[in-house]
Amino acid sequence: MLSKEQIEEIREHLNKSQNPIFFFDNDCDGLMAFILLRRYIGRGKGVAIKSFPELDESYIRKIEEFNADYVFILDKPQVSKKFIDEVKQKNLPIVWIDHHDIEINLEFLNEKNVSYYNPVFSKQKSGEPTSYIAYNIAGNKKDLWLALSGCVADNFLPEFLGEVTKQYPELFSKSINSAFEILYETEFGKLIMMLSFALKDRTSNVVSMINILFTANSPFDILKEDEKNFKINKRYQQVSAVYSKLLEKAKIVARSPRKVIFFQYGGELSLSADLANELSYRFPGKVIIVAYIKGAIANVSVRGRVNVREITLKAINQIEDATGGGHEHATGAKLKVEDLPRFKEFFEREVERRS
Ligand SMILES: [Mn+2]
Repeated sequence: MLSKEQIEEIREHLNKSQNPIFFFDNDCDGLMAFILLRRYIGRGKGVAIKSFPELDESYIRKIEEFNADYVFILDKPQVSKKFIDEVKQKNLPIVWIDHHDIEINLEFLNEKNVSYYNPVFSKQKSGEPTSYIAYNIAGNKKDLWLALSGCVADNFLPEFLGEVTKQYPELFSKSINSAFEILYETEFGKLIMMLSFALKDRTSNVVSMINILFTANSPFDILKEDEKNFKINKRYQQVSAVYSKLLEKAKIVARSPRKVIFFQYGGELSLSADLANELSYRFPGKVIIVAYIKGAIANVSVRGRVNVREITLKAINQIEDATGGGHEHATGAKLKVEDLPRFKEFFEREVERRS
């Protein structure tokens, strides 16, 4: 985990900022890191990052639009050099909080305007989610449910779980042994899926969801169906229907005796990370590869108990224009559709060799 001094430093940055902009990774962990920090200082604007793998320079426009005086980057492992350079030219500080295990470009970190925080590089080399770090910065017990949502979405079970189950026993029907057990077996998990699906909605709806989270007092403010959050609920119904169908198809593939399970699909909705997570929970011994195909590009999510990060990095090294990375047991990659078979075969060979 980050040291007390680091946590205090981040607090100071937040307190100094008058009009901060928060760029956060477009998933539940990134979202919650932003929401927790925003609730802590009561000001600032959040922008979900859609560019992959890096936060690219197209987002400079947002800094200008908002006239921000501080730039926070949450849960994003890579940032383009151009983005850093342009922010530097504007004389704005960057506070970058991440938890991905990556080889960071040291050149960035020597920039005077960049403060970089990542528990992977701490003594314990731990990789707590950014929502966990944000909770430690903000420290408001009333917001524990928000922090737990972000942690669970990143497959991390924090030590404060017991406090949340005490606050909302009706949302946890059973004793919990793993993060994904919460996600797939409890009402609290439904809350996380709702937020995850809402993040994939159009921007105006994402903005209204974020506004609800600024002031929500409990999970019930999201789960209950009322006028204020009918869009979140409607979205959940719609995406759930698509998701369930895809999951059923993928499960048929996963039931085969193969060690590496490969599933691809197309359409308008990118659900590869959600599908890969649930398949890894339902089929714990397997390595799961889910590819979302849009045009000539495939966005791939990989999960597995073997070191899938090592294999992912090796694979993309051999494939032209492929990018990606992530955590030891969960990665993402982007590659040309025509290279998918090579990617898949590479995994089959590597998993076979390692078992
Ligand atoms: Mn994360």
